[in-house]
Amino acid sequence: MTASNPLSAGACNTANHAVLAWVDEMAHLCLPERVYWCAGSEAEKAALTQEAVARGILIPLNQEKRPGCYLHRSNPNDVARVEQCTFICTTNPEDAGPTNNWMAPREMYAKLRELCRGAMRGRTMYVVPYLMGPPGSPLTKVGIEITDSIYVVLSMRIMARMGQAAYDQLRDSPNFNRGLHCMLDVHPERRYIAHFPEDNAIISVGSNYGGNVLLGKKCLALRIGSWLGRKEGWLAEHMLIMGVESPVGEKTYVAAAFPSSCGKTNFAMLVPPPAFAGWKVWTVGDDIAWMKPGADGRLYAINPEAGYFGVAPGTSMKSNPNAMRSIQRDTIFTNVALTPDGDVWWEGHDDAPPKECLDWRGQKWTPDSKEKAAHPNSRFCAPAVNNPMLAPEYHDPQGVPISAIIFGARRSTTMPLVYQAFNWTHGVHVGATMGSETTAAATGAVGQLRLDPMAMLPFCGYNMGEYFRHWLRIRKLITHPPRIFHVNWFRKGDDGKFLWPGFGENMRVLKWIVDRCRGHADAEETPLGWVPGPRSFDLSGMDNFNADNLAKAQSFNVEEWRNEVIKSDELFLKLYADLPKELIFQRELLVARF
Ligand code: OXD
Ligand code: MN
Repeated sequence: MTASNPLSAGACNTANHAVLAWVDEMAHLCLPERVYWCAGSEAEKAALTQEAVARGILIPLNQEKRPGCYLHRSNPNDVARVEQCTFICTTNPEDAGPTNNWMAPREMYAKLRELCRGAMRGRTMYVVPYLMGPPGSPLTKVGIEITDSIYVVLSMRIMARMGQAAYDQLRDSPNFNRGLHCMLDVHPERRYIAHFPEDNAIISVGSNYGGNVLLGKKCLALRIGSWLGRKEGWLAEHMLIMGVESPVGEKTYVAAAFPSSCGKTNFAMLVPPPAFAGWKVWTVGDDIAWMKPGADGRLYAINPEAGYFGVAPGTSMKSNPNAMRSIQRDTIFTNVALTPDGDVWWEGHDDAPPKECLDWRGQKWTPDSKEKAAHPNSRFCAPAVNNPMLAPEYHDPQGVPISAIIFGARRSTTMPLVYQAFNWTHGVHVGATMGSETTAAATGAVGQLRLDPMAMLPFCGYNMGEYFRHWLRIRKLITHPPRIFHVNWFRKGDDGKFLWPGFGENMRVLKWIVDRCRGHADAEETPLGWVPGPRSFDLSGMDNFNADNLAKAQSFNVEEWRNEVIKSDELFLKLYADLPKELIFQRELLVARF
């Protein structure tokens, strides 16, 4: 857009022709009252926040208790990701594969252009330039999101490196992700989250929920990212990244994939229990890892994000003290409860339920109310730099060398606490056959077992069979492959109680994993893989948990595993045409081992 264009009211801060032309085209399509070019400054944040408050989009919290914190209430029909409205639009349907919704790009563009035509009349179109990744990293990508939601602008400012840095990295290249977001009337019937990987473009309409509209996150960093990763030789994964520091200062970096709302943020911010004095866990990222083979033959990871979009319910000083510290300031809360003193509350908070408060819809709530005070998928959106244990390497453009990859699921049965794959190919099979019980992060039933390969079922931007092949190919590009593990914190006994205490105690599992990577821990061979030997799993200082409890949490039940294989066959049959033969052989080997 040129400065003389009558649609443009904000100061344009780039001379990049491709950016100007695309913004101009979108402005002529959406017909906003004005175009605001975001610069990312503090003054701009203050002005936009003030406007959001004046329009009732943000509610200021108690600024003494929580400086810079605000509450947003979403439309009650718009509280989670909507997988049924999420599309991968490739010329050839096989490129999207059988696990994605597909529509031809031409058809989807036509449909969405119609919906977006004049959709910003009387509204402001914000142009949000952002970087996914540290400036100067070979993995970092530039995105520009056009949105008519001030809540999205303020949230993107937290979740990505927003502002001039993006134009500086882009210079005069046309190579950036084009993301258009129109709220429309926030109606489920007009809700589409459409990805056009062949054009590096995204159009999201009809929603204002984070996972659907903060386009740098799930849309660019995972769906488009995985497509680009296959093309360019790297991996875009739904993984946290942590640095585990031993008492002698040795750091080991671990990446871990868990489905949404299964404890990635808690694990990424783990505080070791007292028996692990001297150990530290540093957070590099809590949701997304981009990993690329390095010149030294190791796999290097960056966190492309700049903030945490975490699930609020269940977050407490007991479950995640570093998250509680991270949300003390400059945080946007969505759909949590508002207490009379202007603070936030949710189920599982340290504070007892307030005698009275406003629930996530803004209605009066008391402990006798039948409904939950906070929506089960209510969120906090907090800057990564608020985390007292943010790893200094988070800023490093080279990323961190990964020694272990963990696949984790929410499983009340079958899956032991921890086991190690025999090798990379076996590990790919372990990840590919991962199943987990569904959570409130996406709309639909909660608690249903579904296959979620590598926690990427909702996020893989191409054919899942090809994705597995890409994982196998990556092995050939690394000479020091990370060891691969599977964990499950959620197994229950016959009494319905969890068999493992979880939270900080997960440090014990982590230490075994780190020790295995460094050749310091023994293991026993089982049909599933390697499990901790009797001397190598540290139970010291645990209350009411001994070797017998561990044996229960680790037990292998052949009947349950038969069902597990039958369940994973469903996915393998669906993907059969594109399934790498290595995975079929791994299935055979597993069955033979029982
Ligand atoms: C998320 C999700 O918000 O996975 O991270 O849904
Ligand atoms: Mn996630």
